[in-house]
Amino acid sequence: MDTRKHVEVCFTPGEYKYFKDEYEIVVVIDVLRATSAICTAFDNGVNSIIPVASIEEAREYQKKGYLVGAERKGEIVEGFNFGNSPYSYMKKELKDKDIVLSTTNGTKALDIAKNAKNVIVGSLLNLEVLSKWLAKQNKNILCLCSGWQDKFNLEDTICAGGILEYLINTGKFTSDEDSSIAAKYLYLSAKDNPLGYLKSSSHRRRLKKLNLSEDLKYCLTPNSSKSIPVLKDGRLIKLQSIE
Ligand code: 3SL
Repeated sequence: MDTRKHVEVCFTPGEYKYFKDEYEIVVVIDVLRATSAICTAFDNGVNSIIPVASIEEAREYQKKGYLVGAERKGEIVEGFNFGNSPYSYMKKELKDKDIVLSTTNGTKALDIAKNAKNVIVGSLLNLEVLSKWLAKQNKNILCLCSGWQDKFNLEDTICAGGILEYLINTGKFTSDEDSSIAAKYLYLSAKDNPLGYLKSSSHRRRLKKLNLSEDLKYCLTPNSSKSIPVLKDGRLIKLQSIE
């Protein structure tokens, strides 16, 4: 009997409904930039992050006195404390704080996945620690790419492919879907130089136009983070820190 667990890749939140019931762990990925910002926040001592899908919910939290990050189409939404740049989450003022975050696609994907048994945050920044941790879980795993407004994107797919490639190589996992095979091959093509590989990708161009080249470089440089954020009762907290 084949005792291997499944790992698959879902390209967009819109396709999640075709996958959702079979997986005990859903890894939500938004490399540019929501899940990279979330990993960075935990690396820098943020206590918890409440992800919210809408600006209205974000405003409600702001009224209650929370520090709130809000981004739409790459820009900080007027009236909020910060947006989605990982550099905003390195600030000392955020240490030990419970903060709120709403972004175009990343927090939407977290919202869609919130009823899964376990929801984990993945990015290129925590690719290595996360893949190692997932390999020990003996559970079926779905990598959910946030995409861009429900369309496929390269950066999330590459990250999902990296997780899948690691897990398959342990011999303890298998995959069936063509999306997973495609993600793996894209990862193998991109892994030596993700920033260069994504040069003409749509979101890299979008962020470059907004003068966010430093964010791009940071988010597309793998394995600087040791944090594995996990969703518990509507809040992201840090699962562990691996030195
Ligand atoms: O879509 C999102 O959630 C954001 O990460 C997009 S952006 O990188 O802030 O433009």
